[in-house]
Amino acid sequence: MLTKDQIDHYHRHGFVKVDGLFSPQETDELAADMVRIIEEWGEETIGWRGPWRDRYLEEEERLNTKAVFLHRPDFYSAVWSRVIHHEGLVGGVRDLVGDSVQWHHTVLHAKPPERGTPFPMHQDYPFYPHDGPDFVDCLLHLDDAPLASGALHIVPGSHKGGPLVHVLGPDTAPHLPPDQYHPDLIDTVTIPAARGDIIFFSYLAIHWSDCNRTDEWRKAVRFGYHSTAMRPVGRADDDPHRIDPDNILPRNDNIVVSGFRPGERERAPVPASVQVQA
Ligand SMILES: O=C(O)CCC(=O)C(=O)O
Repeated sequence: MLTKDQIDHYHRHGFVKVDGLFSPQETDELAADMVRIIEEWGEETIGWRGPWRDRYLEEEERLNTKAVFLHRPDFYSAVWSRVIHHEGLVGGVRDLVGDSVQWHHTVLHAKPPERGTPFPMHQDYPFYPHDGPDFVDCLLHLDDAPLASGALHIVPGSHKGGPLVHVLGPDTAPHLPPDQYHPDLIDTVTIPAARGDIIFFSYLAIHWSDCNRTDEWRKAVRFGYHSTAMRPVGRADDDPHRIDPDNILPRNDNIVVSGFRPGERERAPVPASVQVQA
């Protein structure tokens, strides 16, 4: 599925972009249903709240950005339900983490035209911590995403540093402290993309994206997949992906898309060398 160079690139830099992994027909079908989902179920917000906004936006823009975020498009559309098993997508993840793969989430990040929200520097790990590194986020682009549309930026190699301390709290989404981690302080690689392209990136890779300042939508959908050998760690009682201590099976909304999820007695412990501590 992926070439050796692409696999090496992911392991060395923490990400790889695969051009046209979804055909124009597949992308059209997904985009059409997503437009309908947004119209019928979506809600516009300003995006992530929090003190980081002072460091990423001019004063007049700070409370004035636009975003449509939506989890589980598969609750609304069969096309979005089937795509969880897309062979190119799952095959790509398999090449990166091994034969047994579990779907974890699908979420829309839509940046409307003219000031679609930015995202501050962060890792995705604090949103869904697990006990190993083999968790791949896959950003599928439903629209072209040139630099001005708020394309993804990544700090190459940052996945190798493990989980970092994030600013947390009820009034913000996890983000890295802007006085240490900010695009003015740290070099990042910009990854402009076209419709149908996917960026595979490690949930430990530091990334961010800027405002959409074009007059077009920038809709991207992130799928999260991980090795079935990994388990969630350190989550709150009400977290939907938390393991129920009275029943050690993870919740059954985590679909196995390749291979098998080993039972707890069979599961090989995650080797200490690749364990990730919360
Ligand atoms: O959609 C974007 O531009 C940013 C995505 C992101 O930060 C994430 O997937 O965690």
